[in-house]
Amino acid sequence: MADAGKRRVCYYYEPEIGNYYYGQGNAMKPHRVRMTHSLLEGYGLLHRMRVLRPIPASNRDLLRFHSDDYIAFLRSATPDRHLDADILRRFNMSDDCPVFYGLFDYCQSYAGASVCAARELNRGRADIAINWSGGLHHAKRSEASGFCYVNDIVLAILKLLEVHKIYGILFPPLNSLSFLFHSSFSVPLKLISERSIIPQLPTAMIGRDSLLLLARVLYVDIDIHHGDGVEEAFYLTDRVMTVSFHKFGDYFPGTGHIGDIGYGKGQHYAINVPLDEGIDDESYHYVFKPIMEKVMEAFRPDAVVLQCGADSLSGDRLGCFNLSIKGHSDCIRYMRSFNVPLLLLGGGGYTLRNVARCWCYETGVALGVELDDEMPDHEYIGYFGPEFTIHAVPSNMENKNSRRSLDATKVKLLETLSSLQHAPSVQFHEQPTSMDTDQAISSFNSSFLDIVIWKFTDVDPNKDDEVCKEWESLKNTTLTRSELKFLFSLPTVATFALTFSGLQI
Ligand code: V1D
Ligand code: CA
Repeated sequence: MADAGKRRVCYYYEPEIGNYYYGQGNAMKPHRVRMTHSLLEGYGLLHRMRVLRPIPASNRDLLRFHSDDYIAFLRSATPDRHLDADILRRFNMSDDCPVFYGLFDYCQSYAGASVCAARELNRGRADIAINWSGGLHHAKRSEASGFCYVNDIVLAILKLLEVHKIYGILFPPLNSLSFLFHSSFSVPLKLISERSIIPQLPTAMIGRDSLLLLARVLYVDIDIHHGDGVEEAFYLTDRVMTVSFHKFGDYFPGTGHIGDIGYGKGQHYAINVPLDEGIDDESYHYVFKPIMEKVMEAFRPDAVVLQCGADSLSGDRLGCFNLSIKGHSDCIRYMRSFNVPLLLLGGGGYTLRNVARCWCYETGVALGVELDDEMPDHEYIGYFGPEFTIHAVPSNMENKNSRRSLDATKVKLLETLSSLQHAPSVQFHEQPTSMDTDQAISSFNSSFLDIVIWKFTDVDPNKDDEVCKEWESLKNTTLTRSELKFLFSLPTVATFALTFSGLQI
């Protein structure tokens, strides 16, 4: 399955990233990203890919997921300004997530890199995009958590979801209808959480002679911790499947039970693989490969986001798994072999020399280049003694994952994935069919649709024309089903895009 063929890789690196400092005693060190970069330079890998400096995430980027008040707080917080204890508590700013100098610039930098990387994949300019400073999977809509402040992964996935495919033309021959939308809330949000839910996003919209398919994105998380922030954000949708492999049981953040599978339309689109300490390469891939093979077959994503947290490596300061760099990077090799646009992100990783080894080696895997074990001289060579090799030997710690428990986990998850494969919505992806407008509209599950028409391409608003005026008047309105029906029944329809509930995707 694994293939070493070449891929076009772009790599985002902000030279300032290594200067951000969470403070004394905090395990998260952005310096590890600079160490990785220096090692990449030593191995000559920077010449084999496009090295790009990220554009910092804008307010608009950040507000696609995060709340106004939380972003305003992050923007204004500095360690030397008095900060109200209640506000700090409200946004979960704590020892794990302190207010440090340059905090907001740091957030903009790592989030901007992930958004830029996703955009580059959307434009088809790269097969693989990399941001080792990203992957901060615990951040919630209005809350920091586990060293994570803004969730660059959710923002990148939202960017990847902007891609859509249109099958057929609704009103030929002059005009085509293209639109993006998501429906308004239909599930009681309190059941899940009040904080970080992105509304349900439908998969397809069917018109008389057309089918519009919206992109599906797969998120895979091999950090030792559960990818809770990303899972929660997409818990209600079938457009994003989240798969997290993690230590479960008396371990941060405490979520990620195998029975947590998504809700509503999102049911079966969240997958949790709970593991115990000491897992080695062989045991890990005993579950990783069959599960991911089935996920790829059942979900058929248009893009894959892989969070490569390096705290699942043997000897990590906070972790308790026993993966070698080879074992960890085989996850990247395996996901790469499917030849689907791939976004590689960092994440946890607290034994700095191993983080740099791992992400450098994995950049080589992305490029299809095997690295010499002997490490080249570079700025931080002193960290890598006495071996000065790219690989590190795993420990002889006990593997608490019995074959029996791994089998039980694997069988349960594969069964769920098989049922997904036979579900109507998935067949629907396979076989575009036609429906009449009535059926299409009644397939919306909300009683009214809060539609904002934000783009016209075929309508000139300055033209003194009845149809144009009609279109202009529709801007920023809330349409009922029957009004939507009317819209669809117009003999000529301009190309336009719709947003629902204010979220443009
Ligand atoms: F080891 C530490 C040293 C100093 C300060 C904190 C820690 C530490 C270890 N483990 N913090 C943790 C976890 N926090 C708690 C807190 C106690 N509770 C009230 C919360 O157990 C946080 C672990 C975060 C892991 C982050 C991550 O690796 O998943 C990550 N991924 O992307 C970026 C980071
Ligand atoms: Ca994980």
